[in-house]
Amino acid sequence: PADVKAELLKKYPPKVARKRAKQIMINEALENDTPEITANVRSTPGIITMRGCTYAGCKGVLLGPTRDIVNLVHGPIGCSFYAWLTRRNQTDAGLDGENYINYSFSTDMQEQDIIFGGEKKLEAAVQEIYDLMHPKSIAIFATCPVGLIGDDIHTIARLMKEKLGDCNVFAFSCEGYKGVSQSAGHHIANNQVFKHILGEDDTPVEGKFKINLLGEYNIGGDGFEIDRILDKCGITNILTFSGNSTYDKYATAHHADLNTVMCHRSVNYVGDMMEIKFGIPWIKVNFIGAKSTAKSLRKIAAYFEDQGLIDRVEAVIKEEMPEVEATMADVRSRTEGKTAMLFVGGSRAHHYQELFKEMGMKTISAGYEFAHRDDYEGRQVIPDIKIDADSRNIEEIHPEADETRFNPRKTPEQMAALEAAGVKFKHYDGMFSDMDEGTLVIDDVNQYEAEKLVEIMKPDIFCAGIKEKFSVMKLGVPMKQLHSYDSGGPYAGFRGAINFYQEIDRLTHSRVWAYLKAPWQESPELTAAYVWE
Ligand code: CFM
Ligand code: HCA
Repeated sequence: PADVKAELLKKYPPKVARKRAKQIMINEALENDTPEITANVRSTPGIITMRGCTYAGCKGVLLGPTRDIVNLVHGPIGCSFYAWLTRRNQTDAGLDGENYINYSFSTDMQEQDIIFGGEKKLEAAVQEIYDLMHPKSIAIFATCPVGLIGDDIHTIARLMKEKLGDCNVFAFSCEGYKGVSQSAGHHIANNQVFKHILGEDDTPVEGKFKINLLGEYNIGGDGFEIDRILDKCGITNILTFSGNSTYDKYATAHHADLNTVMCHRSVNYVGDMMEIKFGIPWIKVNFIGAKSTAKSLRKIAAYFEDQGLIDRVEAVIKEEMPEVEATMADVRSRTEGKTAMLFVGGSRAHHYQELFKEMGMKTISAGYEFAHRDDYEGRQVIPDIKIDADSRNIEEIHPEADETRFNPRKTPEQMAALEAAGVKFKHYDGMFSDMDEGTLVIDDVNQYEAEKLVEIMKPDIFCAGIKEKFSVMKLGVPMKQLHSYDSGGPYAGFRGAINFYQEIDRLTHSRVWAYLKAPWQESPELTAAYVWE
């Protein structure tokens, strides 16, 4: 791995090499002393990063999956067009007809709006949407030029909310450049949803064991599979933030007695804020991998301290596992010992290692596009993370206990007892501790490094996004998209695990890669060489 690292850095000018050296780590399994990685810093101009922008993280990722809030993009049309239905977040449109996911709403700013201001146009767009569709809520998203010219989207939102009366209009200052990546957009989205919707509806929610599932986006139907399992266990999932969600689910989420956090990178902010405001504790869960799914269900059951639920969860695991194990054993006879590389946004590069482990495959290199140090090193390092100008740019909300709605779900003694029994609150491990010694962990990997890694280490499968897909396949290595799942999924839960094993088995054993060489690469005599007269 040291040689590979040196090879990756060799091409760079010294200053860039010094910076990248701190983002490329050779994993050392040191007890109680995790190495420090540089993360959540700006990408170097000129390098083809895999990252996206703050607007993408806010509008596309976090708010995109909510079906009955109209997402109105204030900006040039490209920001809407290129974010239109590109993230395979599924929704169950229900019978109320309130599903705006398949539409693209934009103010379509022109040059004159940039010069003279776009506020009037925004106001008119909100009115037009209201007149046409009467949605419960309209969310306004700022794109880069809006921040540059200074349109006051929050005032427009407030005025329009007052004017319309029965439509919650609120806005996000999620200009693309606002942070170093999508991650800033997550934080902005958490803040605004917390301030403008969460916990505003006190209508009681039925259910004995009520939870929210934060940080699950129903890509390829993952959320549907998780809900199937939770349902079977008798657990009521009020809000999935934000897969398959609706306005009302956010509004009633404060009735849950436990917040479970799946993608901690994107929603840990709201988990913390809800604990302070409403008294709901949060725990980390992971429904990627059959064993992780079982473990997460057991953790939820342990939290509720109810024997009936504990037994029910065990019964469900017992019922679901035989089919998973049969497929796992069959596939494993072929995939054992194969290698994988995973470079995905902020949590999948870690979560999916579980599924590969179940198939006997080894993750030899992994990294996040935009995670923070805690995602690599574990949540305990948060107090040591240096705040820089870019992170200071994002509002930090300091909520207080709600006067009427705050209700601590457990006493400090109960929390301590649960901690002692292994139900850790407000905690997640980093990627480092789950990876083998000597593996390469790379933050904000770029196009050049990805190709080099594949050339040198020849993994049996490479997982990343659409921008990486074809360059990797051209190197003759199978590629699986772990953002969109290509056209597949679900991969979460028990049935998802079965899907994933079978798909990776097919991908790593496809014979198509053998046909990838062009005829002249196999038979040099076919090369037409130019000869000077
Ligand atoms: Fe969380 Fe996500 Fe991810 Fe993410 Fe994303 Fe995504 Fe992702 Mo693409 S919220 S951090 S900003 S798990 S869109 S559903 S796949 S990069 S690893
Ligand atoms: C985003 C969305 C994305 C992109 C995926 C990809 C997604 O970051 O804006 O590059 O293939 O999951 O859709 O992460």
